[in-house]
Amino acid sequence: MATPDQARQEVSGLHARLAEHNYRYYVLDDPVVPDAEYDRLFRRLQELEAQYPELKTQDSPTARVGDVPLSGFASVSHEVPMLSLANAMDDDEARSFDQRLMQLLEVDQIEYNVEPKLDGLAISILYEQGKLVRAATRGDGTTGEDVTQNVRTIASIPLTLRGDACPRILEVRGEIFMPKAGFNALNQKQKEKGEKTFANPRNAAAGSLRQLDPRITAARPLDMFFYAAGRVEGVELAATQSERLAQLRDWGLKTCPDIDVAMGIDACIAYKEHIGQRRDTLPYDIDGVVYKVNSIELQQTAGSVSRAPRWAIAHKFPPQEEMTVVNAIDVQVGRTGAITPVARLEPVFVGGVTVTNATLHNKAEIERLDVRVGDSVIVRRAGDVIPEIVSVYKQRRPDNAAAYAFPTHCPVCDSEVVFDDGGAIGRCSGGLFCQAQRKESIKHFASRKALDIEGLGDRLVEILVDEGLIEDVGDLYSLRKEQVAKLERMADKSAGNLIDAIDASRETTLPRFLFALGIPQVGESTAAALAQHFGTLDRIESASLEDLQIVDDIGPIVADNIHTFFDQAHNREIIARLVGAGLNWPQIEARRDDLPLAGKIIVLTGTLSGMSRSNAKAALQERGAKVTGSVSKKTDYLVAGEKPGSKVDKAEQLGVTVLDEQGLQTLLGDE
Ligand code: 5U1
Repeated sequence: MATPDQARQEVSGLHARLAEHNYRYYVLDDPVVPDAEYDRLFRRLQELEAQYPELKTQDSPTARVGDVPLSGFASVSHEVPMLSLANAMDDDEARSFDQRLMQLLEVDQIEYNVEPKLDGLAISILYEQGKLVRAATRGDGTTGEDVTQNVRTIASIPLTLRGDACPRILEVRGEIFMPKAGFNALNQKQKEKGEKTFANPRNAAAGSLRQLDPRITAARPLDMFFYAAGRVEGVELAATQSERLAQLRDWGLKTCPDIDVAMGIDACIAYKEHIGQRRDTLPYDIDGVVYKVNSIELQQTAGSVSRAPRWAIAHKFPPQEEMTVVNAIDVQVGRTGAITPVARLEPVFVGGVTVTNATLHNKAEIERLDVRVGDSVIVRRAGDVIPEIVSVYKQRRPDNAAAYAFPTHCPVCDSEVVFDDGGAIGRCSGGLFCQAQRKESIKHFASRKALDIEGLGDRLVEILVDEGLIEDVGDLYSLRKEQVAKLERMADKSAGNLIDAIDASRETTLPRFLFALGIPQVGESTAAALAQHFGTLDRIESASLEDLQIVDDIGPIVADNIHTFFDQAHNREIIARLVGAGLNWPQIEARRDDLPLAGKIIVLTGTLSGMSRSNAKAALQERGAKVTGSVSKKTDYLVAGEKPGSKVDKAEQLGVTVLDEQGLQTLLGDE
């Protein structure tokens, strides 16, 4: 336990830090620490104030929440203060809350109204004679900011209440939030415009609502769920929270569809688990659930303590964002040479697991964040998504932290790093010369959808390459059992099994083999299309860029990747070794050269009156023709229907025969 002097000092430090965080969170909408860090500081202050009540001052952050409103918005006093909720960080704390309440209320079971806790902004809206007259943020609970103009722009908030039985005065509270889909679309748009993106839906909602120009708010996808009434005149409110929510709905106010009623704390915890499982698929962001005593009479008996009702609690999920320190920034080289920077982190428990690495995606992302070794950062891990850094807490940056210099040479093979046009993505130019790319390409070659070599997992590939037993996929088929058996954690039997699995993979299919080669952007379906179109590996290897583009779904970029791959001597050499080692596949059914339109390349354009374009395409293909999307020198015929567009001009320039519908029928042999 801290001595009184230590406690005094610590309390004063906590006041300053919490005041700063409150200002950033409530006033600037630009928090620099995750909620979990804020909650920890807040709880520590509460703990010290409980130990030393003389240290609890009127201006303590525990006595009020929030801070002064921005000068741009008028102040609004809440006649009925806007309360905040106490938190339960785990099931035990939730059970203690229930125990305390049962004692206080002298009952042996409590019925709760249970609600998702939205991660948005608390708002109070005043309706007079059924008309929306004012909307205010929560602010410090007694004084908020007037955001009426902006709130009026949110489509789901009624400007007039429904029905004849609505109250003369209704002050109603709830949460404004940005649905996840709207948030993703907004961030995408912001990126495209080169403007600042938002770290999460809550920040986006806050930033959108606190705009001095309501037209900006109007363009943002905001929504609101209502959950409580403040001041009410001219109507009797129902006797339970759940019935009150039904009343709000009757007046046209939107409530969360996932609210329920639970009898006793076990049912509340079961509800929390259930909502927790659905969390990733809910259309809105939540950070926990709220349990509220359902009976209003019991709520009144329980009453409130300074800032929170005794009859409600927020049962929080483990935080998805946490603060930690970047110990190093490394780069990983992928199969196609893409260089991905990775932040090595001081281990931190977030989203239910200990996280030690976070992806930094690419060079552009490092520059956007300006993340440096030594920085304190907010790391986010939501669901099964790879952890990522959301923002950097620059105030804590060590003086000597240098800007990160993206490597100009591959850290594995020292080949030059080349960048895409925008300079965002760096790629090692070493190809299969690069050991990292070789390892990744072997892992890919052995993977399930490629040659499916059982037992040849990622770790074993690393060992085989590190031990110098293989350099590339071509070496796999000359591996011997005795060599493998000598490796760490390999017994005679497992070595034998591996060699058998490698042997078995010699019998494959052409699509699998093509996919296994790891040609950039050639996935399973492109590999299958290539095999089907050309029939043999030889034909694919010698296909021109134009030949390749005839294949369905292969455009100029993928065609270029395929062409370049087969153009490189070391790739051809590896393929020759694989074939020499006995890799084989069944013959693909030969092209039907006897069909009337075999080998003909035809383009369709404009509207056909006699049949749909897809029927025409199918009919031509049945007769052996290739139907492609664009006119080139290789095109044999352009079939032009009504309103054909520019393809006719191009065909004429290139000397390609243009046919009308009559000509098509003749081609099909139907006339
Ligand atoms: N779902 C929900 N969130 N939330 C936040 N209900 C709820 N109730 C609150 C707050 C601050 O306050 C009540 C005490 C009205």
